[in-house]
Amino acid sequence: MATDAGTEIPRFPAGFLWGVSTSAHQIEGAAELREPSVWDVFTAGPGRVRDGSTAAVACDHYHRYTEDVALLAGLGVNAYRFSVSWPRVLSPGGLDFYDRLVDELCAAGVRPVPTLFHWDLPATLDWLDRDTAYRFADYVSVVADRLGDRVATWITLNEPAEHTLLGHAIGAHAPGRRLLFDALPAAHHQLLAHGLAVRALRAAGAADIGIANSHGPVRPASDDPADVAAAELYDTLLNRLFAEPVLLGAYPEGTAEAMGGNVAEDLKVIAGPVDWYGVNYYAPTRVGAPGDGDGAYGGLALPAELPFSVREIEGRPVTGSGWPVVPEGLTELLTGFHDRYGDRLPPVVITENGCSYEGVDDQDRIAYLDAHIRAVHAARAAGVDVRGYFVWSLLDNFEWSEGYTRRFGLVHVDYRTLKRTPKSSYHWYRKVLRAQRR
Ligand code: GBH
Repeated sequence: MATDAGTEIPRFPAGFLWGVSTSAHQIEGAAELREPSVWDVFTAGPGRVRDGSTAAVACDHYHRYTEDVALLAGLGVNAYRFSVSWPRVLSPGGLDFYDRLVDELCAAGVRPVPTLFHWDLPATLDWLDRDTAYRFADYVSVVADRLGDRVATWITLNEPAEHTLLGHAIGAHAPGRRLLFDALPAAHHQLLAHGLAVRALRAAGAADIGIANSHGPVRPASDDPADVAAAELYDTLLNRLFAEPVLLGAYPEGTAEAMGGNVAEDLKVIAGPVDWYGVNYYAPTRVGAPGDGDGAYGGLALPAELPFSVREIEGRPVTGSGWPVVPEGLTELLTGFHDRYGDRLPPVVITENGCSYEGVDDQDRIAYLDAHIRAVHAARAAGVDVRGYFVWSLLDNFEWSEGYTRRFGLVHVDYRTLKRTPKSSYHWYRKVLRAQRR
């Protein structure tokens, strides 16, 4: 695909948020200057991360944030989604870092869009404890009081679905628990934390609040009723269980008991309205009955005891992570949500979309992003009110249990020298953004 493909991308309205995303644990480093998180504990154990690495240094963004904000300014994004590290805020002076970062972003004319939790829970806390939700709200108040004079747009949580599945149900991520369905109370407590955080943010004067949920269309492996039922269950777990409490104030039928029971009062808190709804999209999932799947979920093995199995989507190119490239899945997801939830669905922002590939001349990434931005445009044309699009990620970074072996950045990071090198996709995205401004 030609590098100037982006100049042909159809127009989005003025005011559309064009951004890139990162998260604290994946880029900051300077781990010795903050309290430990569950990820520090998890990665200290053997065999947890593909390359045996940790995020102790990562991209050293903590010390290089001015250089990174200059990269954002050069790119021409009007928004930057980063996350605030709760363990850093707990340590003396930790909040000063975000204060400086937000000042730097404002000076560069880039809207700061902080996520308040992106998986790096303080090591002393546990999402299985209901009390963690209340502690989260206290921490959110502290952050909002300090940054609220310059930050207008907030994201409560990143992907509670993935944090529950990967971290608490199958043990592939921190905190490394393998509770299968007994993990669901950890999801409920995160959702309660979301609701309490929305209240805390509103009390601090915030009026532009969202959540970033992981979503994707789920396709049955065949029309065999067992496959259809397994796909339906999977759709409930990935999509409905996290969208419906927030948008409708209810869990899908038959799931409330597994979430912990007695959730009626909590659901009122969880449904305190958001101003917009964030969607992280990577790929659809093809799901069938248990037993004869390849058992892989984003390259991770799924326990055979689960009542579904993830199957390969055939006939598609795959990214460097092995995930299929299915851009029309994003249009399908967005129009599907629009049909399902009607006017209960607020404006949508794509809070993450991207892919891992090797190399600095990353034509595959350009093709992926080009096709997905067009898919967002198609959803808008079909009536879905999408207000923004954020590429995951600005920088190559610590890809959780994949360590540094998967590169999602528009900017290459040499982990030996920490030198940043903009890739072809960085130059391409800059052209897309410039064409949108004309
Ligand atoms: C996000 O999680 C995270 O928010 C972010 O921190 C992370 O770095 C980024 O994405 C990239 O991974 O095998 O085709 O079925 C994404 C969670 C889970 C989404 C696995 C894709 C499997 C795709 N991902 N999933 S597939």
